[in-house]
Amino acid sequence: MQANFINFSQAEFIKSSVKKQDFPVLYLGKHPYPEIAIIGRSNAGKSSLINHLTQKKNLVYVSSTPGKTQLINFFFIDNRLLLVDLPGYGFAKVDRELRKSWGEILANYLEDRPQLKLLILVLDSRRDPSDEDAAMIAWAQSQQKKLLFIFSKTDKLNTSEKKQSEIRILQALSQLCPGQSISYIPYSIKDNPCRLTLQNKISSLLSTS
Ligand SMILES: Nc1nc2c(ncn2[C@@H]2O[C@H](COP(=O)(O)OP(=O)(O)O)[C@@H](O)[C@H]2O)c(=O)[nH]1
Ligand SMILES: [Mg+2]
Repeated sequence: MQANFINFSQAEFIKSSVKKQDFPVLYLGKHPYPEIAIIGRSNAGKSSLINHLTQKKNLVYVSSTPGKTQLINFFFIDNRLLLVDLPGYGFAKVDRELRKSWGEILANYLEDRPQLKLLILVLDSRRDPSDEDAAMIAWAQSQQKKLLFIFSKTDKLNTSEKKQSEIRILQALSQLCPGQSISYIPYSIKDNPCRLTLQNKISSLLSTS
């Protein structure tokens, strides 16, 4: 087994919080544990991805009512790193106040988290990246955070649709990340080999930071 292999099935819920002073900071010696965060629009498949990656049925709540998760959930993975489930954005049906509080919760976390080493942005394979996705990408670039894109729910597409969607999304992303190499994984929670691809990708992105 590789030294940098991270066993994501070793996952422990730490806490949910919305306020900066409540966010957990776990130290490994003098330094906080590195952190990876999962972000994306509501219903993109973030919670499903976390459950699939950690091989837990209910580590996080998978919603049939989009727009419900408003908390930041922190998990401790394999005594190695923290995994952070961020609230989704962009669900049209929520009212303004709620949308505003989401933005604040997200900003509380994103603005001041030097241990955040990798942002995993989940994009539904069937949609184009939204303005909010573009804003997240711009933020990650401004903060020099690494990005890994997940093109989710590929089982909902046939082979040629999958290829088309990959080309379409990559084209949009290349405009948003000009001159940069784009790390991405087409993903389906119905396809177990995806999990290993994702584990390896995360391990390798973290080991080069
Ligand atoms: N077929 C299929 N459905 C998925 C996949 N990932 C997520 N979903 C479904 O998409 C919906 C939203 O997923 P959820 O994980 O709650 O999205 P979140 O709002 O981003 O956390 C749920 O009904 C999931 O079952 C996938 O890979 N394949
Ligand atoms: Mg969710």
